[in-house]
Amino acid sequence: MDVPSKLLPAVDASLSDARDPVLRTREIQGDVLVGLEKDVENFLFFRIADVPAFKSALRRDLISRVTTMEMVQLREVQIQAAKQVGHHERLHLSGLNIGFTHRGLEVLLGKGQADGMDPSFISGAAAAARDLGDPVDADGRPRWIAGFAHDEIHGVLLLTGPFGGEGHELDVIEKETRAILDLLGGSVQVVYQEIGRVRPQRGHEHFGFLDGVSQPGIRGLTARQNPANPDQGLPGQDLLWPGEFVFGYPGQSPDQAVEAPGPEPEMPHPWMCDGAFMVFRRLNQRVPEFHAFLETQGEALGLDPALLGARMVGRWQSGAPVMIAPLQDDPLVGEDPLRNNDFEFGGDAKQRRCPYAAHIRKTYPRDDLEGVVPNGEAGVQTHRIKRAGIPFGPEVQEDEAEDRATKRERGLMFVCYQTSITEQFEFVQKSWSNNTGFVFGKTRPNSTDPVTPGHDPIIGQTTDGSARTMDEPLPNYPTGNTRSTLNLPEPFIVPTAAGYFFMPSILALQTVLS
Ligand code: N7H
Repeated sequence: MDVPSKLLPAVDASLSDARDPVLRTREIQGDVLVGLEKDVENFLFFRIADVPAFKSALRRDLISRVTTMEMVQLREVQIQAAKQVGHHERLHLSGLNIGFTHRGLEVLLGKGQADGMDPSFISGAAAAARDLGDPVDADGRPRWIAGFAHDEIHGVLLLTGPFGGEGHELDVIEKETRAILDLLGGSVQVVYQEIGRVRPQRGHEHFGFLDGVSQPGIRGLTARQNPANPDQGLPGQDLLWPGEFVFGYPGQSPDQAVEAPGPEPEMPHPWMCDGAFMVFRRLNQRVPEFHAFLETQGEALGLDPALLGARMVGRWQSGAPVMIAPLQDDPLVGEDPLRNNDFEFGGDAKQRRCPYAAHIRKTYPRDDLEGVVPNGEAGVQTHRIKRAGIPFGPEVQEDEAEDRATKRERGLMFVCYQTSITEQFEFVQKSWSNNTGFVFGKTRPNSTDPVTPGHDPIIGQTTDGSARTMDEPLPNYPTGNTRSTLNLPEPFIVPTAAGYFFMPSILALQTVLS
């Protein structure tokens, strides 16, 4: 997300912490912790057809083109400097990152040489589909684009740009893709490729909500901008140990305070150092159906459709959190990084401001488990993800809006980084978003009856075809006591492809992998 720089205070150097680890920014790929600058992004999924030829092309031509975290950070400085002297055009900043599936690693390293890694990574995305609630056939195969459903993929190339100027990004990215494929010669077969692109409403995903607002802060990377709390980046953004997202650094500890360094995540192979797991999910969004639902259900419940949408997500389309703006949007809060993330959920014990099942409360419950389980917030911080997705597909066309029906595929190329797919992405999807009982330990006003919050109405899925519901779409803010249930007869998001990748360090690419 572009943060309006006028809204950010100068960073106070006295807020640094001597314990912060020094990140090896020349080793870590650029998309992992910071994120490649993206107006467009081509996701190129490939199979390695000729191993020696692939390795030699990788060594000779590709590794030097991989965009590191250091390069992304330098570019950010460049962008700020250009803005300060009045250049507001998009700079040409093409990016390249590369990752491998477990099968891909075995092709490069030899059978058994990538054993002991995260079990979900080893078994792959297709094997997890049924458990995550993705639509599957009778034989358990996900109903995805063929190459993904049949686990044919060995690796992914992420090609990104702004390419300077507007309007010709697609031509340039196609040209850059051809150039990379030329370098790889016949050593790979493309299984699938697709270009994601920011929407004309910049920063907003297809349902219309501002995305990329809340990301975990990372010690050693994120500047401390909250004088009131030296363990936060922006106000409300807790700083986490980088081992949650990249191997070779301390991570979080579920048993100690959030601020305390935990153990480094287990790394069965030294070449995993400075690498990270990437989860890719191609999620179709049924946009006209989503908006039609907000209107009809809003009317049925006597709720403004925008408020119903905000209660389902936990934020208004502007990005303003319902915890801060419970009844009416506040776009000034939405666009202000000093305020749009500065909240917790614990004080909202009766979901008057934000439903327990709202997308952002399910996927990052903040302090919601304090007092419910021992060390509740520290535990939550061991299940965070660093998101880096981009929308795909065209804007909703007139015929679709008129008929309130999707006729062209669109959605989100969801990407997130972590050091445990099992404990981070899959945990969030399965144990939180899909789990009707989560967040647990809550009661209703004037009652000790436990609440079943229901599904995350955005991404929650069922594994048995049962109906989805969300508790309390009606805000009882400030003091009401009306019971309501939102029935969610059809999904608004349909997974159509997925893959689990390992994004190695530059050193691993230069040595064992090539
Ligand atoms: Fe979600 N949406 O537009 O409704 N997401 N998400 N997400 N999401 C977030 O804080 C959305 C998906 C998370 O730190 C916002 O950036 C859509 C998956 C997490 O407070 C919005 C799709 C998973 C957060 C959306 C989708 C997550 C988050 C608020 C699919 C993981 C941060 C803006 C098409 C399993 C929570 C923001 C926090 C925020 C939407 C997918 C997780 C608007 C449309 C698959 C951790």
